[in-house]
Amino acid sequence: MRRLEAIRQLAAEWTDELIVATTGMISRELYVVRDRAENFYMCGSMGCALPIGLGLSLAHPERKVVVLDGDGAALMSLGSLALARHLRLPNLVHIILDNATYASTGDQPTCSAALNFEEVGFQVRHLRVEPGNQPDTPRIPYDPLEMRRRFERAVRRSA
Ligand SMILES: Cc1ncc(C[n+]2csc(CCOP(=O)(O)OP(=O)(O)O)c2C)c(N)n1
Ligand SMILES: [Mg+2]
Repeated sequence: MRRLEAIRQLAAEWTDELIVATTGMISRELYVVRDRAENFYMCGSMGCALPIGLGLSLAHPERKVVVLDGDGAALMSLGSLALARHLRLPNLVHIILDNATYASTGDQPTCSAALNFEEVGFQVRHLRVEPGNQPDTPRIPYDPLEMRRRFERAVRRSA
């Protein structure tokens, strides 16, 4: 399955979940498929979606939090996977879209086949997707501060 289609199917399931989407085309494809104030797009800092999701889940145990990650970003934040397993936060789900490449930067291979993400992290949904990016996917037009404020309002709104 293409990554865009996987994101489309996942996003169709969400109601009031807070989504933290990883850097790169995953965020951009989520923006195309279903932009909403409850989406936080992690601009630039690969590997930071899960640590942000962990903080959010700790601070807001009443909210469901979904981290939408890539395999490359998950590999970059392996310590956070271990922390997630240690904390076992019931309101956090960690989805990893595994295409075995750093697709956003040109499909350089990752070593995702070397480990079992579900055994390292906590409440991991490991989904295999095809490498490559959807052509002509626009950049997310929001100023990062503006997007963060929109997200913070959404976090407070239904708390
Ligand atoms: C710390 C850091 N290293 C590298 C990059 C460049 N970069 C942005 S997205 C990306 C690839 C992400 O790969 P993955 O998480 O597997 O997602 P995919 O694009 O394959 O869906 C890279 C290397 C970055 N933004 N930040
Ligand atoms: Mg990848």
